[in-house]
Amino acid sequence: MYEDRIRHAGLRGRVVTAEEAQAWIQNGMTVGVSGFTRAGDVKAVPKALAAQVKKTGEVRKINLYSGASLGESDPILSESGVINSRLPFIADAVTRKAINRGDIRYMDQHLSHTVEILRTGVLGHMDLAIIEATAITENGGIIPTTAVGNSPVFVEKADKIIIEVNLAMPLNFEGLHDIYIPQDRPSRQPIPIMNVSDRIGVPYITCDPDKILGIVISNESDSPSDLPPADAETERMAGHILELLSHEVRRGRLPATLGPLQSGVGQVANAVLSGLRNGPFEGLTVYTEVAQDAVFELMDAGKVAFASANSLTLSQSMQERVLTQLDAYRDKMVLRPQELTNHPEVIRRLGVIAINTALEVDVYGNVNSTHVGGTHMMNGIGGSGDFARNAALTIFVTKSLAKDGKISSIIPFTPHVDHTEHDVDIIVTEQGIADLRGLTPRERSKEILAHVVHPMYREALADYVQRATARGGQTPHLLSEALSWHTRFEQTGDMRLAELVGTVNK
Ligand code: 0RQ
Repeated sequence: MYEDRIRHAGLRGRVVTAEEAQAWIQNGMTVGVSGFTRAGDVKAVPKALAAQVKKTGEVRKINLYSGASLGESDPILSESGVINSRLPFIADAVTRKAINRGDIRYMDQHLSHTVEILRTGVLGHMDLAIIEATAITENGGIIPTTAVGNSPVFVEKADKIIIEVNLAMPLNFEGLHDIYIPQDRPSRQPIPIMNVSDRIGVPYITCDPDKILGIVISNESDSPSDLPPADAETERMAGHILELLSHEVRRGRLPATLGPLQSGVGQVANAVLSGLRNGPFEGLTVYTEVAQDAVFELMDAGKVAFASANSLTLSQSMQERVLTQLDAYRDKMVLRPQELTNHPEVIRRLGVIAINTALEVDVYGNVNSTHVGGTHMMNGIGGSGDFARNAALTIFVTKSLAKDGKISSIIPFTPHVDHTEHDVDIIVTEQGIADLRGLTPRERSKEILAHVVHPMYREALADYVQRATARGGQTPHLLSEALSWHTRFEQTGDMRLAELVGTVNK
């Protein structure tokens, strides 16, 4: 049985059902799972755990660590009340609500940091790792599926391991992954990725077979991403970015092949990357954490020569296309642990161009990517900070308006800061581009006002800046009204009141 999937003969006797495996997850345990933005997540065991808890009403609370968000498992486990603590990234409405109610302890982490923090011992001990695999090699090595995430270090650190071998994942995933774990500090060596396509490790996760408690056979695709298609505004934003990149090449500040591209999650980032199909650039490379549909569209269009990623987070139709034609991408792609896709050393060495999405940006260039209204968690910072601080060119994109114009995404003062003004080079909205490089805060506010604010809010923001500047300072603010747009929205459901212009707290 499953000889091609479980090649270590001694492990074939350890096949169990998901219902049997869930019983190994005990109250109070810390459990590390595979999975990154819906890709490569364990599917059968979390569902069996939630079903069991629902059936018996027993209390089983676990600390759930992953690479990033999971597909169906996140909402199902959150709903069943199984999660005590969660890190480092989520993206579903059920978990988001539980976090904002205070029912789930959520640690929002830079995605390159999780395993480093785990290594220090601060997060305590990892009891169990549950990892999705395409197959298990003769020596017990785990061949991952559509994501690598934090699985290599979870497998190393956990006392015991459950493997879900997913028959829905084609066997020719073997060879696409490159698994490398940096040495422990202080004797860590440089990470030898000199080019996007460099392979520095082995194609499987090394695993001590004695730690494998059981193997569950599953047969289920990843939950597909459901990105809305590009709209007129995201297309305009893509156009602005093409213009910017062309300008940088003309000025000799970027090579004709640009730098390796990174783009974040969400519809805006995907649409913007997809827009490069219409650009003049050829021989592009990608050094990113999440490869969304756009990466494959660009490879198919012959624009991207090589992509290094950590996960394949794809729509249903793109999943079908890619998984049935994996061999066509074999020499154009590598999947790495997120510790490496997001590693500051490598990002800085390669000169990555990072494109991530902001919820809102203030008039001096500070970015909030995570907290709606400054207080309520949206998805988490993800890898955006890993890239923003270390990229050669850091671009944040956002539509200038949200919620039908009731919210301006460009505001006087950001009530929560994920990326400080020091990390942000360029802001792009459908209105245009603000190039903040080499500018002082006062100059930045002028650039932002002139190019990226929606006209509906421009006058009010200019008025704020002008009155703040009259009071002086390197980064002028009127502290008593800096957050007044947000409090106004909280009270009335709209930032856009007539008296906002020029009269607030005068
Ligand atoms: O609300 O869901 O109710 O419609 O936020 O906004 O415009 O659809 O944008 O899908 O690209 O997501 C920042 C969340 C953007 C994402 C974020 C509301 C808006 C809508 C979504 P609805 P859009 P996107 C790589 C890097 C952080 C992690 C990251 C994200 C919803 O890109 O999670 O970048 N980024 N990681 O209406 C209140 C505002 C708003 C607002 C938009 N100013 N105030 N609500 N919205 N602007 C990936 C990983 O690291 C894993």
